[in-house]
Amino acid sequence: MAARKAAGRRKQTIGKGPKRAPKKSPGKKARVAVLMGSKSDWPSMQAAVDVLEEMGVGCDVRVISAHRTPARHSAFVEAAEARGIELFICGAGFAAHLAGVTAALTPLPVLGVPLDSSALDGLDALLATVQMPGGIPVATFGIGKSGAKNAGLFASAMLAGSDAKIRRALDAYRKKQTAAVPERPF
Ligand code: RP5
Repeated sequence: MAARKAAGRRKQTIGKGPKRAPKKSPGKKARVAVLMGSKSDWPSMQAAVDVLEEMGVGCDVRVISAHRTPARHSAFVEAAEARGIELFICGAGFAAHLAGVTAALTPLPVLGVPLDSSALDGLDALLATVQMPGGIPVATFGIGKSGAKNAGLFASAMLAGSDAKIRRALDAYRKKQTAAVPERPF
């Protein structure tokens, strides 16, 4: 009985771990492109995709590296606007150029998420992402998973101005978050 319960519990957690693939959002047109420099960035960048899915925002999720797949990068970014993409979220670690180079290739807004994959725990990626020379802006978020989550929320807020459904979802998210904070710590 106990073994069956444990197996049931294990089954419930399958698909909820950091390697879970995003839902396909069938019929939902991608409005946000979520790019990451490596497959190894997915456990952090999943936080952005989870939020976008919760807000009902369609997204296109890709592994694209400014350093290792430059041709894939420029081809994707240059075709994105015509395909309906309205903004980019880019996560990368080390000498993180993904957000900056994406911003160089498109006038669409680019939200950068520095990731903590290097020996410097993301401080390198933070500086590389945030220190853009004047003229090519990248809106930079905090390091790692919380930065990715906030980038997803920020992207949703940007789209909510002209989309009442997303606005309602954001309001509900805030309400739920507030209700989940206990008044006392014990
Ligand atoms: C960066 O290098 C990626 O964004 C990733 O954070 C980091 C390590 O990549 P892998 O060596 O794990 O592919 O470009």
